[in-house]
Amino acid sequence: MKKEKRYLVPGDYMADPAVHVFNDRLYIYPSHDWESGIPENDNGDHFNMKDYHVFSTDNPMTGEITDHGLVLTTEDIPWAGRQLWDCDIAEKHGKYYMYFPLKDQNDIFRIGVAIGERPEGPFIPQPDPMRGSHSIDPAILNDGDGNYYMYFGGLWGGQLQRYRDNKALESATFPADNEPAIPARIAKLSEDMLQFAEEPKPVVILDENGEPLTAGDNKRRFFEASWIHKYNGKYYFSYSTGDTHLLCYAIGDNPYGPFTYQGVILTPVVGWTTHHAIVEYKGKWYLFHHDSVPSGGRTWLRSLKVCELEYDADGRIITIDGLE
Ligand code: FUB
Repeated sequence: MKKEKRYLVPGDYMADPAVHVFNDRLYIYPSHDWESGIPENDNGDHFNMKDYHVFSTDNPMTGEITDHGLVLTTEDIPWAGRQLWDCDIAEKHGKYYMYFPLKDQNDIFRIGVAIGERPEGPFIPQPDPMRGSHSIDPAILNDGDGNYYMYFGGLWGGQLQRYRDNKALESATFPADNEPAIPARIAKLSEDMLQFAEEPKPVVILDENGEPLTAGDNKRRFFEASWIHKYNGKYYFSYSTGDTHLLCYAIGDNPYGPFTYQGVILTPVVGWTTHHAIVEYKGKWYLFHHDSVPSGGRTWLRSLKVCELEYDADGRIITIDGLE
């Protein structure tokens, strides 16, 4: 069956959606792509974003999409170098905490926090990045029991290969193909939501035999774009495989995992990157993602898209065709 899909912001290039329900309304927090003029490379220099907008709606498939305007720019962030990539947000006690990756003035990705009084912002950044933060693509789990967790990390331009066990290496290294893949990281957040409450830990993804996915298994191993949601009491960790352009997922029993690989959520889209959010709203599940169809395949100019997402009776996500 052909899935109905919708471009959400046809007038501008937005990517990397994080999506949450606040006060019964759906809020979308994308990266804001623009023409950087920088040639495409494996370091991602062509993704030179510098600000965020927030969007909201009461019906993602047919409703009006409200643009709440500029809510944070690199000019507001005291430690900014360049590249404001994928963000996420969490609400606690009526305040909204936006987590964003940004290169500092030494071109090292760190993760910053900005605070808003409303889900639509604006967001006021803290003066410094989070202590011990590195790499990109923060995704926040509000576990509903007072605990909040951040998943983060990304390979290649996301710099995760420059670290092992949260310590910087002399130089970036990738494991051999038969060694365990470099995992995403997870850390519980502090009570005030501004720091890690613990050393970030590996998000281990196991294969069907209970073995960690290997670095050479690049159609299944983690690359970037973490997302986490709960379904029927299980934790669904989803992510992009990067150079094989798939959105995949793995299921665990608790926020830390381990997670067991399950399958593909979205087959490759037009464009190099693929990135998503999964959210339930008014009794339906949705997949938000991006592709580069409207820009004619320019991988750095991506457009936000949405469609419904379905599970089978066993809780498996039914694969969606990225080219539909
Ligand atoms: O948008 C820049 C980067 O591309 C994101 O941080 C990655 O997840 C990928 O979508």
